[in-house]
Amino acid sequence: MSYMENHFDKRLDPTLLVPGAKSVVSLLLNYYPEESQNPDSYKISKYAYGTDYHFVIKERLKELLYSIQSEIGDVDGRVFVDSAPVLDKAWAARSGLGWIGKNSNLLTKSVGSFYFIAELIIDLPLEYDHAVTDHCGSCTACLDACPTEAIVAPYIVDGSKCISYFTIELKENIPSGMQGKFDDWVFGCDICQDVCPWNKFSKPHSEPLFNPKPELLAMSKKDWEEITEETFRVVFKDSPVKRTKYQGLKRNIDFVKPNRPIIKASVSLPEGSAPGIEAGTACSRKPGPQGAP
Ligand code: B12
Ligand code: SF4
Ligand code: SF4
Repeated sequence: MSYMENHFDKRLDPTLLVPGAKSVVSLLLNYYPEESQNPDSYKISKYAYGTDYHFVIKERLKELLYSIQSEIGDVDGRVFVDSAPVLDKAWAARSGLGWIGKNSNLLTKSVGSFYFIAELIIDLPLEYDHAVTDHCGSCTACLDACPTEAIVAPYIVDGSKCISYFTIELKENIPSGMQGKFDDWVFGCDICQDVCPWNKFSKPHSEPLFNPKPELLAMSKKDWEEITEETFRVVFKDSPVKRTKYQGLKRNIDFVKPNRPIIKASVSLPEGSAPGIEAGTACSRKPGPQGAP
């Protein structure tokens, strides 16, 4: 994931992104869907059910910046969503929007973690919010459930072991050592969030653009296995799934689909032995050192 090694200075110092920056306004947008996929389906992450969030959020943030400028006057700023030079989770945690959980996602007591994070970096001083406390306690549900052991220690995810990385970012073949571990996930993975007790409090989003196409919800495993490039283009038009491209999605489906050859037994077994929109602000100083909150 070498793309994360770039922009290191900018990640720590927002004034390199917005000269004279005084404040980071962190914002969350809920993407928890009301509907679910067909139970007999390969799975895609809930964040990818609808229109690509980058487009949806960027437009909203630009509107927010314009309204601040028209209310207050000469305010300079830039909007960021999922942009490599900005530490989304660290700023949101510092703004008091939630704490960073043992699964390394930003988490809130009231609405869980199925939220995107975005920022507005502006040269306007504001009254700053403060970090909230960690409520993971002795829970280890996410560590216990991760099928690839990517959560190597509480709060530390080894991205190179994560299903999300393999199914979305990896351009090469998925390592054979991962065979049988993906639990039918073919684009992203929500396991460490689905098992999180705080996500019982997730509420459905109200963004129509995040609603899934009925064709997507109806797809069975067979439909996924037989998907054509044409269907891919229609079902995933403007979707985050386009990131992996048709060939990438096919690779992921081929990797998870049961492919057991039928072996004819040549010996007979003895009888009986058959195998069984909230917002917070933070002062634009660099985030604190790494460590469990
Ligand atoms: C690279 C990346 C990945 C990689 C690696 C993830 C990893 N955990 O290492 C892969 C592809 C695997 C991935 C997967 C996922 N990702 Co991702 N990912 C990113 C991205 C682009 C950069 C994260 C990163 O590595 N930054 C660099 C490191 C150095 O920073 P960091 O992770 O924030 O960690 C620092 C701080 O958190 C700080 N810190 C730690 N604890 C604390 C506490 C306090 C109080 C403070 C102040 C600081 C602090 O120290 C750390 C080191 O400096 C961000 C977007 C962004 N720009 O931040 C999205 C982002 C983290 N991903 C997101 C999502 C949704 C996911 C998935 C759930 C998607 C999916 N369903 O498949 C999974 C979840 C996997 C998991 N359990 O983490 C969301 C998370 C939203 C949330 N509620 O937290 C983000 C923020 C995108 C967004 N804008 O919404 N992701
Ligand atoms: S997203 Fe899936 S593979 Fe990645 S850390 Fe969470 S449970 Fe593990
Ligand atoms: S599953 Fe438990 S340990 Fe993991 S993030 Fe949620 S509360 Fe924290």
